[in-house]
Amino acid sequence: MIIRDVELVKVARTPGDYPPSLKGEVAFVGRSNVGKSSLLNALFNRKVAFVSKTPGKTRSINFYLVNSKYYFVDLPGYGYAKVSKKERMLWKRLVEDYFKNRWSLQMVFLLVDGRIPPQDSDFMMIEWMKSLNIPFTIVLTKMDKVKMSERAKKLEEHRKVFSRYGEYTIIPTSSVTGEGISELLDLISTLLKEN
Ligand SMILES: Nc1nc2c(ncn2[C@@H]2O[C@H](COP(=O)(O)OP(=O)(O)O)[C@@H](O)[C@H]2O)c(=O)[nH]1
Ligand SMILES: [Mg+2]
Repeated sequence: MIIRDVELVKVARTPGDYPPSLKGEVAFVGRSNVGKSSLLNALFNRKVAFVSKTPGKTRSINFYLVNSKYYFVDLPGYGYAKVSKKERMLWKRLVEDYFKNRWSLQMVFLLVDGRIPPQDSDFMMIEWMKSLNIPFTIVLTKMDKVKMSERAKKLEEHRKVFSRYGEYTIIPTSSVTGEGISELLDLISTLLKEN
């Protein structure tokens, strides 16, 4: 898939406030600071998503219109400790509505930090998506930070942990080296049936 143009067309802060569905849609979710904005920028090959040093408080669903045809959707991050109960509730309400009502959603890419074992919040996310029948693919981020000597072991550990939930594709990526970016785009392309 060649991304010719990208435009942030909608920032949804309340449930249901989405743009009309298009031909295809994929979404990205993960713990805050997992590298979601960086990955989106790597996929888009330009800086459209905001990358932060400190975990942000993005409480919106951002719709990126790609090639005037598809949506790449940036879901708000989870799992950041310094977030109030009320904020968590708002996050859940927003994402839940999107998962339950967005019929055009084809795949969620669940971003997990490739350097460390998955966290409880990641497992909760997986269980939640499974219970809602949301198809998802696991994307390991920040793989450039994993030593070559530990790489195979780390990948095997992740594969083992996630196999408890079913057979899922796991794609190791790095926004720094560009690892996995073209594979991810190919997969998205297949999903969206674009050649
Ligand atoms: N080494 C490395 N750092 C990364 C990578 N992706 C993101 N980061 C860093 O991780 C931090 C959070 O990134 P960001 O994309 O804002 O994460 P988000 O909160 O999930 O959107 C920033 O300091 C990034 O520079 C990566 O692939 N490799
Ligand atoms: Mg971000």
